[in-house]
Amino acid sequence: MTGLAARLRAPRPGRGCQRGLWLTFLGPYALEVVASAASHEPAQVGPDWFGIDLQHGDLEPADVAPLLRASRLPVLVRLASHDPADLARVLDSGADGVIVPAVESAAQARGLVDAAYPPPRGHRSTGGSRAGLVGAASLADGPLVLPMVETQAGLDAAAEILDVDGVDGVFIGPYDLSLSLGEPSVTSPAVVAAIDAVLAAARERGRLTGLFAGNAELARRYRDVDLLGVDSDVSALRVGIAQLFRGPEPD
Ligand code: 3PY
Ligand code: MG
Repeated sequence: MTGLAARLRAPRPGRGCQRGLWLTFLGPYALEVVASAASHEPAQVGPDWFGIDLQHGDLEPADVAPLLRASRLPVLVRLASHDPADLARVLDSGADGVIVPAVESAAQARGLVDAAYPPPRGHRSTGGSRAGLVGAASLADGPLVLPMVETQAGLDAAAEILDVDGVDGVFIGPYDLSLSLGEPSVTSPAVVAAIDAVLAAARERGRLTGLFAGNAELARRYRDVDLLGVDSDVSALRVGIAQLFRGPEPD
């Protein structure tokens, strides 16, 4: 399937953000269940993209390709590190792009673009890969490269990170950001102001904005970002279990 990376890049005037489900443990069959649940509901009820989280949770790099095979949606992979070899392997699996934790300088952001693109733009090696076999969208369109801003140093460098050629935008991690700023909550005024400043810097430059919400309040507050990680598979299961078993009291 082609055009998935392009779908995430496309502006959607008046149609709101593209909402993602963060995957930390689900397998391929579960992705098919998600798709079938969405197809039983009115349009727009399911996720627009999946985020596979290799930094936290239970998934390993070897889980990426089977998940991609089962997904009919664009897939972004959140890496565990800045390692260029790991980044290239994930793109070789056929992912549409990468989200990279705690980027804190333009030099680090340039390193990610360098790892994501073959010459002349970068130094990604070419070889037999699933991405080539299935004609992955990211090969045609170029993979999405989304550095995360989630530390004080990242905040200080946000403008220069966004100015790096090949960086598609910024993905904000409110939870690490609040820790880094020494704030008790993701809704503390200092955290909200910091997030707003990064979002404004991205929008000024015509770059994508993304953020992981992880709760309903944040999902509402940041509903205007381009790529909203609404919540995780763990939360989806918790909410579903609570709803199923809330039911009437037994007689
Ligand atoms: C954060 O909030 O720190 C994140 O990385 C969200 O995934
Ligand atoms: Mg984080």
